[in-house]
Amino acid sequence: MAKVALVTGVTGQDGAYLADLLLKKGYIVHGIKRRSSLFNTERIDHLYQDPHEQNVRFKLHYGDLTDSTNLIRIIQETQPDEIYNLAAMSHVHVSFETPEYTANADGIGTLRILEAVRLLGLTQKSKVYQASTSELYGLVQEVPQSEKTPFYPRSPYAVAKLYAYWITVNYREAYNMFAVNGILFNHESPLRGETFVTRKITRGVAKIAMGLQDKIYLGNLDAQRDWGHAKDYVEAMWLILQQEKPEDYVIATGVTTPVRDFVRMSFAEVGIELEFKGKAENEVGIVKACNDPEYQIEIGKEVISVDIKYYRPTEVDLLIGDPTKSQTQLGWKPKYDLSALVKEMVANDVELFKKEKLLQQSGYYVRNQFE
Ligand code: NDP
Ligand code: GDR
Repeated sequence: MAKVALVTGVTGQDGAYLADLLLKKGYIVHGIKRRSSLFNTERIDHLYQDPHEQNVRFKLHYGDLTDSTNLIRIIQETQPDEIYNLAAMSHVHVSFETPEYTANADGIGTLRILEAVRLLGLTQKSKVYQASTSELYGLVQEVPQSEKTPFYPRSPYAVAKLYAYWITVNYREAYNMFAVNGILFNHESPLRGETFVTRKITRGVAKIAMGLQDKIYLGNLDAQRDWGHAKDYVEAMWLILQQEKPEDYVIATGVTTPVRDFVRMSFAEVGIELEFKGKAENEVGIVKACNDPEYQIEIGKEVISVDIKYYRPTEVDLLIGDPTKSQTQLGWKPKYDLSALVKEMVANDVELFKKEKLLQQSGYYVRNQFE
């Protein structure tokens, strides 16, 4: 019998990679998507199976983490062996603008899933994976951060995820459920949302190289993150649910990099060498050399400026994960390092904007996008 998985947040970056992985492993995959006034399934369109056909293994259900009746009904109908709770308002900066909604979806949403499993008598059948985050560590207490490092959340998002973390631990201990946290450090990919810093940079670099944009405005360039590839990280999620004992795991590369260096590495992919001048909010990035004849960009052009509107009221300065437990107990090892990740992301965005440039040159309207 094929195993049944339910993935919340299936239309997001991780949901798309995880659904793909689970389908390849032979699972029947149910995904929860939100109703939206525009199509929101772009990341999973390649996995689509016509529901009118026989033996469909990928099915979508409308739902929302703020609606417990909806979650109870979907879990009852699908009777999942594994639930991956990936749905969340996942943007740290936006959570300062929408703190109450974030608490509801990211914090109480997790409780709704766990409680649905309990109410339906599925505590010994349905394993629950909770998408916990390195944002829990927040204000630096120690580095590298491991499963034993104390938490100090620094945003409404992280505080909501702290509740979700502990309610998952509590349901495991109170009801003997297989309910676990993956404490994942930042992971990126060509499918990353456009307003997270890495994708904002790689898109900006591609557009600047193509002459479609002049400059990228960024916030804190000193922040340091432990960046991995989402494809590697969804493997870890699956491994965590295949263990005999339910335990929480840190998933990270163990290497940290400042945002400024991510910018440098991304520009280097299109042959542009940058130098940074000035400090903090007056810092700028200037083209020092352009070594790729395909891209005509003038030396001395200012392509990066800091705009303090992207600063957060409270920042997480430094994240470096200690992946020892996941490496030894799960046997997990990432295939991508940061340079391979940057290469793939920039190449993807260059392709994307080559198409956009062709459209523009043919007289078609190219839309602006809000950040
Ligand atoms: P994304 O923002 O790409 O995807 C989030 C998903 O959640 C989308 O499918 C979104 O739907 C859905 N969603 C948002 N709010 C609701 C809601 N109220 N009800 C139902 N669905 C909702 O995030 P990622 O894929 O990057 O991350 C997946 C999870 O992992 C998130 O919980 C995130 O907080 C967590 N995480 C991510 C890390 C990372 O570096 N990527 C690191 C650590 C944790 P829609 O498409 O309609 O917006
Ligand atoms: P993060 O990711 O907050 O770590 O959360 P993000 O890419 O948004 O920020 C990383 C760092 O870059 C700095 N930064 C900017 N960030 C954005 N978005 N835009 C900018 O212009 C900019 N300039 C500098 C930020 O201040 C920050 O320090 C991600 C999300 O996926 C969460 O859901 C997840 O839990 C954590 O990673 C682990």
